[in-house]
Amino acid sequence: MSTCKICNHNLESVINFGEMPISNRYVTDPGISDEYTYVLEVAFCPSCYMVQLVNCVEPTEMFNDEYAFYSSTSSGMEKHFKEQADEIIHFNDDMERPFVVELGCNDGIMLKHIATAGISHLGVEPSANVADIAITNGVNVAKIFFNVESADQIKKEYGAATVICGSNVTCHIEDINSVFEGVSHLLSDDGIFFFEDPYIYDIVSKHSFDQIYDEHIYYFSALSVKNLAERHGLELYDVKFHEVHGGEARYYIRRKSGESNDVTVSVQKCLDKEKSINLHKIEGYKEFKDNVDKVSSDLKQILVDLKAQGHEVVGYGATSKSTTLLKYAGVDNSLIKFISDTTPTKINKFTPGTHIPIKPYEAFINECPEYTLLLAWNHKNEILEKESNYRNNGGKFITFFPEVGVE
Ligand code: DWN
Repeated sequence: MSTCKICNHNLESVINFGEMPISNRYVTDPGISDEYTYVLEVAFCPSCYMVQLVNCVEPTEMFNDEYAFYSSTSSGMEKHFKEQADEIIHFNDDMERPFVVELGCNDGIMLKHIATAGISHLGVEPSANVADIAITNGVNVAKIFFNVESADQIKKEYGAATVICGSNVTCHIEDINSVFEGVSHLLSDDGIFFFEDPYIYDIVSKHSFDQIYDEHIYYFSALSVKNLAERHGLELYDVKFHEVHGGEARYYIRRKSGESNDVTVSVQKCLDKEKSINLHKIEGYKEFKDNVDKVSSDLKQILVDLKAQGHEVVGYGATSKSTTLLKYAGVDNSLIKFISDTTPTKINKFTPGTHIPIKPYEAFINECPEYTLLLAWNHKNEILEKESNYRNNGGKFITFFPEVGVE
């Protein structure tokens, strides 16, 4: 029986996806025989409500100097992080000694604006290749993992932080108790900690199971974050929702003041919304598996049918997410000719597990395929706008959440 990484209570299994490769480890040889795999299983803790992976891959296997994902590959994300930076700058207006710490700053997509504003800051980024880009962007970076020990080091060197934040990083850290303990230690008395990650409410409602992969260890809700914060003398006081990355929630946390257990109106609204679909009980996750299986089999079927009719299909965006989608649905290089991607480090490699060739964007333009599987579905608006000529000329995108369709 597996136990919760936060409170040690017995977990209840939600889905076991079977053997999976590391989502961001693109292979150079499609004939590779010793690809690293682990069992991807997601489970629910009925005590603290956290949805989590049962088995975790060693962090250094995932985050190292060959990390393949660069945040600054989408104009939508550039805009999102500029707005986030503006919010941080505004929050610091009244602070005597503003100091911003970002966990997992990647290539500096957000912190570069804080640096430009002349605010003291530190990006904590263990993946050296992306950290180096952030440094080139004028960002102050420590190439380390964030935990209670590094938080202590940062406080000794820079003082307390008025803002600690992390986007798409908190859910990546297995020892999350250590992160919250570190935050509690590093945060100034009037400071805030906020983080944003894929929202389990969206994942369950949209059936977007591709969010489940090695890097995403936790699938947060206000229910689980409230609990987690309270374990560390902190309180959740606000939640905001963003459409980026397929639907994310941003959780705002501060030091708990006084003994009262009252919750703010916005947090209560969010808890009620989550309880309305039973995310506080295993029952809330029962239909999820059936919905995931339906999307997977429908996706494979449409691709098999298109192939039988003589059509070629390519993919758009070699996302980390698609590693789970393609592998679980059984979609490989016999059904997808190639995937186009704009990230130089992925080009001319092959997708983990399914070994579909990754080609530069120009290959998509030159081949002008009849059908394109929109793997980077979370950037749909940006991509459909960019590819309006393709669609006007008869090109069709295959989408799959909440159900498989062609548009
Ligand atoms: O949490 C995480 C999220 C935030 O980012 C990480 N664990 C890893 C990563 O996940 P992902 O790889 O699923 O993220 P994206 O943003 O969905 O990846 C998009 C991919 O598509 C990139 O490889 C870039 C590519 N792309 C493209 O080729 N053309 C993206 C756009 C917008 C495009 O127009």
